[in-house]
Amino acid sequence: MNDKISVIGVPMDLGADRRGVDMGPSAIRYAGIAKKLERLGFDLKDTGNINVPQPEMYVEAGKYKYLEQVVKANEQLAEAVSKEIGDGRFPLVLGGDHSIAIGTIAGVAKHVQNLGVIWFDAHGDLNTGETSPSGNIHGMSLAACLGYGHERLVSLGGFFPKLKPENIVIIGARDLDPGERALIKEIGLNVYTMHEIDKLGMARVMEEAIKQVSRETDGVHLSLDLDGLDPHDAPGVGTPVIGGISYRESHLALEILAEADVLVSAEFVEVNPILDRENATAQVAVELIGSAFGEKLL
Ligand code: 6HN
Ligand code: MN
Ligand code: MN
Ligand code: MN
Repeated sequence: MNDKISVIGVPMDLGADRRGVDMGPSAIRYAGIAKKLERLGFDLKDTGNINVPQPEMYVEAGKYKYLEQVVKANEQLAEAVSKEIGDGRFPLVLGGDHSIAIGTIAGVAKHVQNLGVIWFDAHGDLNTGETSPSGNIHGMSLAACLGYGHERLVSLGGFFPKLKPENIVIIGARDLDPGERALIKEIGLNVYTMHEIDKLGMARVMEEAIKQVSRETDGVHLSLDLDGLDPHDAPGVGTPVIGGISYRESHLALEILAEADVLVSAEFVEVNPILDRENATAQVAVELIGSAFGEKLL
């Protein structure tokens, strides 16, 4: 694993059309991400935050809310991520809503020919403007990386598609819209829903998932939406769905991922301090980051 990490904050809430998630990067910093990673021996650099405009500056509606602003911020993010990788560092992106995966993945995929992705989420984020129930771009980011949806999102960073379906797994899904289910079937995406996690256990799910995403790839990106966890353990998220991954299961998942030593980049998204209980969800994020970067209990 790369021992140099660069933190990039993205105070984005335009993709969720909900205030609060823009404070996620601050909350995760406040919860002690720097101390955690420095204790683990990493050379840590905080590059600050990407500039994201305030939603109050715009009147918004329609199929792709805040499209222009989401695209602009994601273009900056893609450049920042690409720069850190170019400098030999591991980009660790803090959200912000999940629309930022488009920029993160654009920046990483510029350097990594065949990128594998572990998408940890209660949702599929596989909508397009046509299938979205909300018009919120955070529910469309994985689709965009696969080449589906608005041209501005799909071609962000100047190339598309960024990902191939066979190099992706979704883990933790339990709230998929009809159009998302149809796309999953159409392209044969491998989804470990809560059903498979309950049946097989998280250890087996992770072993299979890692095998798949690292088989024919040159590196793996972790895109972790905190709403993949059960809202009991991670209450500070905008779109909570009961029946999720437990605190321990999520740690186990990331410990197994750390052992596999396949990650080239990671992002932790959707922490919403306004909806949280005493910064508990940001603290969970920091704990999970510890596990993903090799922290052990003994
Ligand atoms: N997220 N499927 C819903 C939508 O509006 O498209 C929820 C999306 C949530 C997105 O949590 O990253
Ligand atoms: Mn998500
Ligand atoms: Mn989600
Ligand atoms: Mn831990």
